Amino acid sequence: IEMVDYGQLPAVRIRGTDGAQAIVTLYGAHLVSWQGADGAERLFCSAASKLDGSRAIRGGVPVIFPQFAERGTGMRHGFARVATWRLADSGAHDGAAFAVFMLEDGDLAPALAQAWPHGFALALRVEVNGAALALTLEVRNTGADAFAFSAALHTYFSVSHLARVRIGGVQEGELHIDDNFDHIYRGIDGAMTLADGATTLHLAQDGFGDAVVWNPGALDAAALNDMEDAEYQRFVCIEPALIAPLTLAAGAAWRGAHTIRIDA
Ligand code: TA6
Repeated sequence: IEMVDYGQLPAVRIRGTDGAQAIVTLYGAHLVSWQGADGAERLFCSAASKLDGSRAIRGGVPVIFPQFAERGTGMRHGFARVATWRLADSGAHDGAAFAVFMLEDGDLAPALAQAWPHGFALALRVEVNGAALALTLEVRNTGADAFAFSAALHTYFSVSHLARVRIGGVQEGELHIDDNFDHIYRGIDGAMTLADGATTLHLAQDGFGDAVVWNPGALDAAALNDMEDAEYQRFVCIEPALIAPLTLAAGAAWRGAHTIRIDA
């Protein structure tokens, strides 16, 4: 691994021996780029995104914690995506390369820590391995009292064009998005797929019981000041999520994983 700059943000580049690589900014432990060994970028990041730590990055994989959207008290989609994490570990094994990022209550700016006064430790592990990416989020309650949380890995996949995309593994069989779409699928079991032309991404989640599929469509995209108007056609968000807040007892831990494999 090596330290690089992503916009104005310090970031970690994780590189496997076969050339597969990922870039994660310390701001948000935000995965902003992932390429398998074939060198093709698989994640979308808006050309209009702020990359200076003034607001969450628009694209990649925002870590959503401890609340999803407006459900809960505090800030929309939580504070993990706007907090500065630490690189805690990195290494390589059998051709794979990984890094682990951590965020604890003591790392938070005072205003954030006061808004959510609980002892916690988050660990995000990012591993590249040939055609696969594995993300694991661990939430640990390090405080004396139970807390409840929601979480998601709000993944923005880069696509050739929204019109060409087919999403499989959801309740209705195969999903095709024309315009604005925002849906929570509860109790996702088994794998989802994202087909785009000749390429299919296989998405497997574990621990996260739900999945969210989102695209803003033309109107909502135009209203976002950190996204260019036509960019909604270049991505789809498929997000492993834990929507209904889960209560974690003092000392307990929860893990959620998302594994993505490119089948081209
Ligand atoms: O996960 C879908 C969603 O909650 C949508 O409702 C949409 O607004 C999106 O996330 C982006 O939220 P953001 O706060 O990043 O603008």
